[in-house]
Amino acid sequence: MATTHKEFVDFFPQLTEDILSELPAFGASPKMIARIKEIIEYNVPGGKMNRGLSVVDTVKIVRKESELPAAINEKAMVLGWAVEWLQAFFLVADDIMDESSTRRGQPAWYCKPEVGIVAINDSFILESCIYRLLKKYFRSEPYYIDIIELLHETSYQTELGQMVDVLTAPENDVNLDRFSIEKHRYIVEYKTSYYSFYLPVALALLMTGTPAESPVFQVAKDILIPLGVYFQIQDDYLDCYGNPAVVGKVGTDIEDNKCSWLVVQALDRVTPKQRKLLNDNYGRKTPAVHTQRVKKLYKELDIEKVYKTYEDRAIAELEDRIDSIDESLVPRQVFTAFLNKVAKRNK
Ligand code: DMA
Ligand code: MG
Ligand code: MG
Ligand code: MG
Repeated sequence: MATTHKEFVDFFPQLTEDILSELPAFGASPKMIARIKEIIEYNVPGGKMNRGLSVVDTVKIVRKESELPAAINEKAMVLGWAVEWLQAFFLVADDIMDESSTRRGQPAWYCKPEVGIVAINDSFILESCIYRLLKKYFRSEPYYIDIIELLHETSYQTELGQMVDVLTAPENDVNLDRFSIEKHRYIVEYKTSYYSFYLPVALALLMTGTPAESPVFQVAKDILIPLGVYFQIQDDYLDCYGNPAVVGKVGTDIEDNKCSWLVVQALDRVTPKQRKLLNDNYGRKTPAVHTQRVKKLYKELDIEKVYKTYEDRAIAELEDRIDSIDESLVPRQVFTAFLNKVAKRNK
């Protein structure tokens, strides 16, 4: 049932070519075109592609077809890549804001010597590509405006989440009182759940003819938002405990003073003395001994175990929620397929 990774990846050059071939009409020189090619090829492919592949998988499940008619398959892949393009746009900007040096096993785009701060504008270009592609492939569809509105709304939600994420983590201003489970929940729901989980399924539903006002969208949201929260808690966990060679990025949450799930859990369990240690060492970029002390405290508090317990409960709760779905509205498999892709991941 799962779309072959290969078919999806093989379709990507066609979309890149779609973007490049219309650039002369925008007055672009060969140098500009070559640069935009590099922006796209460096940043869009190379991830796990769970989000993009989920669009195609959901279309198959909803249509109850293990193989889609060619024209439908192509449209589903365009929407899948639109989600991957949106992700690239957010990640290029996220790495600048988080001062992260690696992404998907290579230097973050802004860290390349020939790039630097123009990466901000490059992220905008990646965003614009989405709407060029949608115009080309969906302009005459009755649901065109619905997918455009969905992408705009989802981008806004992600930007709100990113705003709170960054503002809750000011440099050189550690204040542990700023962190709470409620604050964490807002950040992860907005910065991650909507674009990573709700968006792929909602696009697939619109593409398969679900009217924008259908109650199915709320049913999907009620599962996919908590699923995305679990996914971002995994991301917070892997930031500290993941193997960078496997995850493809080196964690920066402790140094960056982030309202990570790990620090929120630690705060729930510290003695006043441990809280002081956390206060004196969290959110310090250098020297590295500060971060090491925070990690040692996490060990004392056995935060890894706290995470494992949370993870088992989160999966069980999501399975219960999925079981309670009315299958006459939407097949449960839409959600089990997505849950299976992320449960207990290590990258
Ligand atoms: C990422 O949050 C959210 C978006 C919208 C890119 P993050 O900074 O924890 O992500 P990562 O760990 O991949 O840098
Ligand atoms: Mg980041
Ligand atoms: Mg971030
Ligand atoms: Mg992270």
